[in-house]
Amino acid sequence: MDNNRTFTMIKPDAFSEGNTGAILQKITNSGFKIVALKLTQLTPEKAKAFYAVHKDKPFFENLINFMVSGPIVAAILEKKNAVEDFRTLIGATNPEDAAEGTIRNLFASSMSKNAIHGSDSDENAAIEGAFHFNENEILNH
Ligand code: IDP
Ligand code: MG
Repeated sequence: MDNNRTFTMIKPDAFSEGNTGAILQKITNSGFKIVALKLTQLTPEKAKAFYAVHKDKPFFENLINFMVSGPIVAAILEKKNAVEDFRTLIGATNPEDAAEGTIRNLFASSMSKNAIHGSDSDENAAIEGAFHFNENEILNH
């Protein structure tokens, strides 16, 4: 995956509150093309593997319990400068700090229930995309 792709998950809070459609619309209206999309639910094993970088943080157990608490929507998105532009679109981790109009500003309720994930580097975008999707589930064009 080059710098034209990023990976996202609409988290259980946003899905259960019925915000999936509005969030996907905001993403596509912002110039991102969906090249893979899946409604799924993480197992504790998958959630722990996905967030392994945070395993020693005090919020790790809370994060895992939250991420397995309901369905998520995983997607691979394509746009020039995808990783950086998508982080701008979702806003800061803490919704209180998220800029006006960002997805976390609009749909997140707390630091843990913050509506959406966005990869933080091209390398992690590739790893995270491959974690959730097989090659034959990703549009190639
Ligand atoms: P990011 O999602 O903005 O990249 P990270 O620092 O990578 O933020 O943290 C991953 C996720 O862990 C966050 O999206 C959030 O759900 C949760 N998290 C991070 N820091 C805290 C915290 O201090 N308290 C509770 N949850 C946190
Ligand atoms: Mg992160």
